[in-house]
Amino acid sequence: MLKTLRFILGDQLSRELASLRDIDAGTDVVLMAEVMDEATYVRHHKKKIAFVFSAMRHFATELQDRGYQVDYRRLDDRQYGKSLRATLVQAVKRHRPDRVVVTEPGEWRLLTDMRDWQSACGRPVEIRDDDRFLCARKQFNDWFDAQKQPRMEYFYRQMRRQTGYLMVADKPAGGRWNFDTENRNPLKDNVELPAIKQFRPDAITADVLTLVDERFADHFGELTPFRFAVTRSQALAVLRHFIANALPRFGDYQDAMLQDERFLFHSILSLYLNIGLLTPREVCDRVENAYQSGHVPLNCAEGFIRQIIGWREYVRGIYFHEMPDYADNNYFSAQGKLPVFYWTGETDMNCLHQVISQTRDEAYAHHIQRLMITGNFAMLAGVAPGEIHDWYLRVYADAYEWVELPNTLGMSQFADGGLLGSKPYAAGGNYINKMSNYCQHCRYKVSAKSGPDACPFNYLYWDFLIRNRDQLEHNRRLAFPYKHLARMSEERIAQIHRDSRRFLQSL
Ligand code: FAD
Ligand code: DLZ
Ligand code: SF4
Repeated sequence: MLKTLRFILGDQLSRELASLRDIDAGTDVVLMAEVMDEATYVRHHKKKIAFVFSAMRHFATELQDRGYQVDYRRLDDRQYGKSLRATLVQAVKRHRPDRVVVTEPGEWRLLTDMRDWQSACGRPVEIRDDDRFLCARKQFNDWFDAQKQPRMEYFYRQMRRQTGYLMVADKPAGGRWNFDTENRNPLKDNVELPAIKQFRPDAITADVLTLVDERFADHFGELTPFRFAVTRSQALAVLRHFIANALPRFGDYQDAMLQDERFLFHSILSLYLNIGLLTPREVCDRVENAYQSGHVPLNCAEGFIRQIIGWREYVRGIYFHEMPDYADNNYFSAQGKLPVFYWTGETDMNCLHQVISQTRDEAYAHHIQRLMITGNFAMLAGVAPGEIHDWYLRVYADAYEWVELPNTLGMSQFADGGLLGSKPYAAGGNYINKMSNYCQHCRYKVSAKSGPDACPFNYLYWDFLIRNRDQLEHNRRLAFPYKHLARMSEERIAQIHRDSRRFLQSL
C-alpha cells in the first residue's frame, strides 16, 4: 500500500473531501496546520481566525475519533514552518510518505504555490478537484465560453435543470424561474424576528480564543462573544433552525435592513458552507423538502436555492475562469483610499455606522448591507477596488477569495466593467430609506439633495454618474438617470461637485 500524506486546509473540513475519499486508516496520515501566513496574508477579523482554528481542531479530533492518524500542527508548535508549504516539507521529512494528496484550494495565490509543492517536498503531489461544488470548473468554463451573454440568470436555469431543484418535469415550479420581484419587501418594526442559533464555546474553542486574543490582538474586530458553530453537528443544527424559523419568510425580506437588527431572516450559513461543514447539496435538498412538504412558500425556497446553486456557483466559476488578471480590474480607474471609518465605524452616516459596527462585532453582514451600504458607498466615493477588496476579505468570517473577489470587484464595484453584472449597484439615499429605517436615526436628511445636511449618498450618486459618464452612459439600464442628468442645470451640477468635493475631503 502507498503511504499517503493527506494535507487538509482550513476551509476543507468535509468528511467527503476528494483528498480524504480513499484514505487508508492503516497507512495514511492526515496533515492539518495552523500557520501564521494563512492567518495574516490579509489580517483577518479575530472571529474569523478563531472560527477557522476551532473548526479545524474539532475536525481533527473527529478524524482521530474515527481511527485516523492526524498530524495536527498548532500555531504555537515551533518546529514547523510559518507557511503551508514549509509545514508540508517538514511533515514529509517526518512521515516519509510515498506521495502527497491535496484538494485544490479556493484562492489563486495558494493554487499557484501548491503547483510547486512537489518540487519543494520531493514527493509526488496529486492536486484533486474540489468536487464539493455542484458545477465543476471545466463545466463552468465550457458554459461560459459558449455564451454570448454569460449572465447568472441563464447559468442558474441550467443549474436548476441539472439538479432538478424546484422543477416540475422540465418546467420551473410555479411557472417562473425567478421570484426576485417578490423578495424586496421592506421590514416594519413590528414584524417578529426569529432568534439565531448560537453555541457556548467548549474547551477547544476556549483555548483558541485565548490564542487569538494573545497573538492577533491588533487585528480588526471583536473576538467575544464567540457563538459560531464549530462542528458539523452544530452547523446542521443551524441549518435545521434556519429552515424551521427563518426560511418561511426569507424570501419576502431578503433585501430588507433594520436598525440594530443584524440577522433578520438570513441563514448565517455561508461560513459553514465555505469551510466545508455543510455541503451545498444537502442544504438545497432540505430546502426543497421544506417546500415540497408545504412548510415554506415557493418564493422563499426559490430565493434561497438561487443564492446557492446560482450565485455561489456562478461567482466561483467566474473567479477561476478569470484569474489571475481579474483582481487587477479597475474599470473606473478609481484611486481613492478606504475611509478610516471602515475600521472604526465612526461616521455620522447611520447606515454605514450600523453595518460597520455590526461587522466589527459579528464578522457578519447580510448581502444587501454588503452590496448597498459599504459596497455602494465605496464605489460612489471612488475607493480603489483593491482597497475595498482587501477590506471584505479581512472582515467577514465567510470570506475566501473565490467568493469574495467576484462579489466585491464585479458585483459591488463594477470594476470588471460588466462581466458579472449588467449595471453598477449604485444608489442614492432613497433606496436605503426604502429598504431600511436607518435614515430615521441619521443626522443627515435623506430627503435633502444638497448642502451640509443632505444625505451624502444623494450627491455622491450623481457625482459618480457624471465622473464615469464615458464608461456608463451607453449602458441601456442607465438610460433613465442619464436622461435625468441631461436635464439638470449647470448650477445643479456645480452644486453636486461642490458637495461631493467638500464631503470627500472631510473624510
Ligand atoms: P443568506 O442571505 O442566508 O443566503 C444564503 C446563502 O446563499 C449564503 O449562505 C451563501 O452561501 C449564498 N449566497 C448568497 N448570495 C451570494 C453571493 N452573492 N455569492 C455567493 N454566495 C451567495 N459571500 C461569501 O460567502 N463570502 C464572501 O466573502 C462574500 N463577500 C461578499 C462581498 C460583497 C461585496 C457582497 C455584495 C457579497 C458577498 N458575499 C459573500 C455574498 C453574500 O453577501 C453572503 O454570502 C451572505 O451575506 C452570507 O450570509 P447568509 O449566510 O446569512 O446568507
Ligand atoms: C483562513 C485560514 C486561516 C485564518 N488560517 C488557516 C490555517 O492556519 N491553516 C490552513 O490550512 N488554512 C487556514 N485558513 C484557510 C486558508 O486560508 C484557505 O484554505 C485558503 O485561503 C484557500 O481557500
Ligand atoms: Fe445613510 Fe443617508 Fe440614510 Fe443617513 S440619510 S442613513 S447617510 S442613506
